[in-house]
This record gives sequence, C-alpha cells and structure tokens, in this order.
Amino acid sequence: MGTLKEKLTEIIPPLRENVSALVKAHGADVISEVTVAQAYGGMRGVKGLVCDTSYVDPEKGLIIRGIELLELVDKIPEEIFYLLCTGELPDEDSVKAIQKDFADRCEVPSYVWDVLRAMPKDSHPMAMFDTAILVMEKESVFRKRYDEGMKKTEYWEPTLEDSLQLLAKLPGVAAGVYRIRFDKGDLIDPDSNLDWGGNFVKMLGIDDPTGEFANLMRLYLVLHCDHESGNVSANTTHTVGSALSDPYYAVSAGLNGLAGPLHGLANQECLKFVLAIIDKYNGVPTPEQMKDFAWETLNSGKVIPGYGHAVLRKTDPRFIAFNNFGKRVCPDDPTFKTVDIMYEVIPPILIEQGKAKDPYPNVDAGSGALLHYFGMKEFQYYTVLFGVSRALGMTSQLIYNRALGIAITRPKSIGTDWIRKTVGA
Ligand code: CMX
Repeated sequence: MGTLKEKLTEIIPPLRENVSALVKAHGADVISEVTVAQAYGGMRGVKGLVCDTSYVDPEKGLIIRGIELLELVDKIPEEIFYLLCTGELPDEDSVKAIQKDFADRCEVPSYVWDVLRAMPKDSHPMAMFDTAILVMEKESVFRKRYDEGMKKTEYWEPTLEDSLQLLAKLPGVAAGVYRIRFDKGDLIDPDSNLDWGGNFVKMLGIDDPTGEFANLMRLYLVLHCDHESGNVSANTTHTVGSALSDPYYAVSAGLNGLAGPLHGLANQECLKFVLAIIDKYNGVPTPEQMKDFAWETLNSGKVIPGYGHAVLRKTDPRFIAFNNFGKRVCPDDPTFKTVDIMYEVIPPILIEQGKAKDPYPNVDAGSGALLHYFGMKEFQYYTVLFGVSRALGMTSQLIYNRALGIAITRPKSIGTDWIRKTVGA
C-alpha cells in the first residue's frame, strides 16, 4: 500500500473528477431546507456541509468510512488516521510508514517550552495546548509554499506535511503541558520505537506496570478521533481552514471550541460531578441517592454533564467502549461504579424531565473515571487528551478539503426583521 502520501496521490485525482462531475450534473438539486427554529437553534439538522471522513448516525453513533466504531476499537490511532484520510485500513507496511513519519517529525521546538513556562501558573491546560500549537505556526510549510505561489491543485500536499508535523508533535506537546502545568518534574523524551499512543503515555510519565494505561490511551485516541464536521471543533477547524489559514491556525482554533463545557470540556465536568456525588455520600451512591443528586442538579438549572447529544439518540458507542474497558480492568473501582450507576439512573430521569432529546450518555460520561483510576487525577487536563485525538479528524478533514478545493465558508446570515417579514409574522 505504501505511504499515506503515495496513497493520497493515487486517490485524489479521480476523487476530484467525481466530485466536480457530481456538482456539474446536480449542482442545483436541493438536499436540505432551513426552518426558522433551525436558524435560531444552532442550525441543527441543516445539511450544508460535506464530510467524507466520518458520519454520525443518530442510532448507531460514529461510523468511520462506512465502519461502525465498535468494530474499530482494537485498532491503533495510526490505523484510524490512515482510514480517515483514505477510506481504507492500512496494511502493516503502511502503519509502519506512518509511525516513521511521526517519529521523524516528533521533536517539539524548544521555544514551545519557553512559551508554556512563561504562561500564568493557573492557565487552563487547553489554553496552554492551543497556544503551543499556534506558536508553532511559523513552521508551516503550507504558508511558505502559498507565499511562493503554489498551484491550487497542490494545496493538499503541504496540508498533509503540516498535519503530519503537527500530529507527530502533539503527544509531546500535550505531555509537556501536563508536566509543566501540574509540576510533574522534567520533560520526558520520546522513544522512537514506541507507537503514537504508547509514546504519549511514556512522555506523560504516569506509571503503567500492567500496560493497561497505554491500552486505555490508544482506545481513547481512537474513540475521540472524529465526529463528522458539524460539531463545534470540527466546524471551526473547517471554517478557519477554508480561508486557507494553515493547519496550525485551523487546529488551534478548533481546539478552542473543544474547550467549551457543552463540548469537549464536558469530560472534566463529568468527573467533577461523579466525585461530588462520592464526596456527598461518602462513597459509591445508591441508585436512590443518585436520583436525588440528579434532580437537585436539574432543579438548580444545570445540565447533567456527559448526557445528551445534538445528533445521537441512543447510548454513544464511545461510552459503551469505555464502559467495556472499565468492566474488564477496574470493575470495583468506586469512580467507575458510580459512572455505571449513573448510566442506570440518569436516562429515565432525563426522560421524565422531558427536555433533552437524547437522555443517554455521550463520550464524556465515562472516560474521566478510567483516567482517574490510572492516577491521572488532574481533570482540568482531560480535554487535552480529547484534543490530541480529535486532531486526527481535524487534519484529515483539512487534507480532504484542500484536495477537493472546497470553497471558503460563507453562509448567508439574515436578521430577525428579515425573518419576520419573510414568514409574515
Ligand atoms: N442535562 C440537562 N438538560 C439537558 C441535557 C442534560 N444532559 N441535555 C440537554 N438538555 C436540555 C438542554 O439544555 C435544552 O434545554 P432548554 O430547552 O432549557 O435550553 C433541552 O434539553 C433541549 O436540548 P437538546 O436539543 O436535547 O440538546 P442540544 O442539541 O441543544 O445540546 C448538548 C446538546 C450536548 C450540548 C446537551 O445535551 C448538553 O448540554 N449536555 C451536557 C453537556 C455534555 O455532555 N456535552 C458533551 C457533548 C459531547 C461532546 O461534544 O463532547
């Protein structure tokens, strides 16, 4: 199969031809319409974005290139990146080639550490992570080639190079954020013999005598990789990238969106919630105690973190994968058990409350308990892990968009008076 670049070089020209033929033949056909409620309601359900890397089915959850997520949980992130970019799972040689691509590019410039160390001590780890990516923008090959006058058909190549550079460095950058922000001592060098996830665990410096933390991290990096392109972080990356801002700008921008409590920050909020229950009841709560706590939360106007979703209408398969891991590795851990009781108690309560369209757990409901079990207790850090993984999806979407020459994003906005007049209100 060869390298990722060789594969993309082979598949991109026919893909371009297919898409331009489709647009030529059916450009005027209608695929969606927009209601007033959708215009005010975050454009939920409006089909106006193209994403070929993955699809989120309300009932089945994430489907990557036609393969349901639960069929991919034994893969490693490198395989998933190849799948996202090309639509095929790589053979052993291609996996080795990606691992070599990452190993050759993994050194983090020293100025990144200077900047991170100069940031206020109480900076949020996501602010540090996003800043580190932005600081590396000066390395962008895309920007350099654009300044030299590259042809539009070549845009995807330096986008791929920037993406490989960025992905190769992200575990080191994220591990550095962890060690600097939480005073964990010196930075730990990467080991070029380890895979992307294994290397990340080594650089974090968390003791892993059984190797299960590395297994959890590989799973984590697979499960969070992509979720089509309408979610806040992917959509932001897409929009910024559509202005031909390079992948450093685009990924950093998208990750700022991931840092919101209704999006990727929900994993930290969720563990906070679980620990608050354990604290209140001096241990794993009974289902009755959990019910009381949940109603108190809802009645005080707060959301139950880790539950609900804009697209999903069933239990998120990403939650199921984490739950299966927990049942295998730490079934008696109090934090894990509390998450499991939540899974039993919360959906009927949200159904009874009658507001959330999806009363089931999403990806963020269970991941924190597992990280906590392995000794990563700094829950402010959890969204950084989400970000390392989501960068796989963000960059593969950017490569794809540049390959297809997708236009700069510019939907039409309208004012409330225009809407009133148009609907005769
Ligand atoms: N707890 C309490 N109320 C909830 C809820 C929850 N978990 N989920 C939704 N609702 C409420 C909404 O706040 C909304 O209330 P109002 O009508 O008073 O505004 C109502 O139910 C309808 O919302 P919805 O259409 O079902 O949900 P949205 O598509 O607007 O929002 C989401 C989706 C994820 C933001 C929302 O379910 C939520 O806030 N969940 C908790 C936070 C969370 O877990 N986020 C992580 C999502 C995964 C990710 O992106 O990382």
